[in-house]
Amino acid sequence: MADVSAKRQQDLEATNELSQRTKKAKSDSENDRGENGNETNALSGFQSTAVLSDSAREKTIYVHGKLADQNAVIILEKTPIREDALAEIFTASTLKLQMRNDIYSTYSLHAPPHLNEIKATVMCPATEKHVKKYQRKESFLVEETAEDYKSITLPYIQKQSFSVQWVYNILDKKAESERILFEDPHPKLGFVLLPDFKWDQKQMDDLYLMAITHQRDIKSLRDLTSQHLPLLENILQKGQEAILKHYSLPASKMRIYLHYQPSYYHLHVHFTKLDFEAPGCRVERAHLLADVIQNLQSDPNYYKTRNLFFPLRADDGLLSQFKEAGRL
Ligand code: M7G
Repeated sequence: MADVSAKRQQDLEATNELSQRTKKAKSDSENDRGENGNETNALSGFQSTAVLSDSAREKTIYVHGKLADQNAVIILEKTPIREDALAEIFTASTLKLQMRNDIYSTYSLHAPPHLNEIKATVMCPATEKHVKKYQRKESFLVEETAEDYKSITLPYIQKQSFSVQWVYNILDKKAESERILFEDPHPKLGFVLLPDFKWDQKQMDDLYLMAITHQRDIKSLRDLTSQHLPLLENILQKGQEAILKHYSLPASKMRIYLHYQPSYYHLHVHFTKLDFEAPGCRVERAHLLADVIQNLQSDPNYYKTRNLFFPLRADDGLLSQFKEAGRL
């Protein structure tokens, strides 16, 4: 598993930064407590204004609100139950009977607090686009021709897409550097492989890593041509090797893909565990890297010329542009 002390250090930096943002009067030393020195109450001032979406099945809730007068989106997610915690759950929890019938009984089980974790992802200051991204909305499938890309999508993403500053911070080692699992520093073929922030690295079941290219001028799948084959092959091969080495997970257990449309227009590749149904891994958005490579081998301009399909949410500005152009 990943380096625990490095993860603690990263947690520490993140929580400290959040503490500063919330402009708490108390000093960090007063605020922080706990064995690892990385506990904080930085969310105590959060004022929630709306639940953007929630899922009982996925045990998640997306909340919009204010954190020290700034717009914030917070994702709360109950973490998976780990096999290595089972013994302690059974021995150290208290049980309250809810119902019993014949051989069936249900309980509310109160596990020790450290086994009762909720993962919190904080976006602050959050933009209107972040709020929309997490709001539950109906989706529509769009068919984008090469011409649509030039006349509708490209002008839209040049004006409207999310900042990729967080990506540059990773590439420049200004953030998350201790989380990097592997790096090939080559300016054209190189990339950084690190855990996606959706993965807390506490269990393998939802393994999620991301490879981010050092090249900064490839926005998405649409920009790829056969000249990028060495880069893509390098990511596939070295990414698989690094994951095998660190997590003993072979290529046959991984789903390696690109999103079209992505949220962030700087080329990156998703590596998830095959059994894990990661958000965005469905056929209308995920393109297997191995297929992308083969398509470019057969036709150097495959992604420049093909119609590409993708889902857009009802409130997505890009959908309005397609509607205005009479393409939906
Ligand atoms: P995407 O295909 O552009 O969009 O993937 P999506 O978010 O709609 O899937 C970007 C990926 O980067 C996602 O899997 C995010 O969870 C991940 N991600 C986003 N941010 C802001 C960060 C970050 O700051 N650090 C890390 N490690 N991952 C991030």
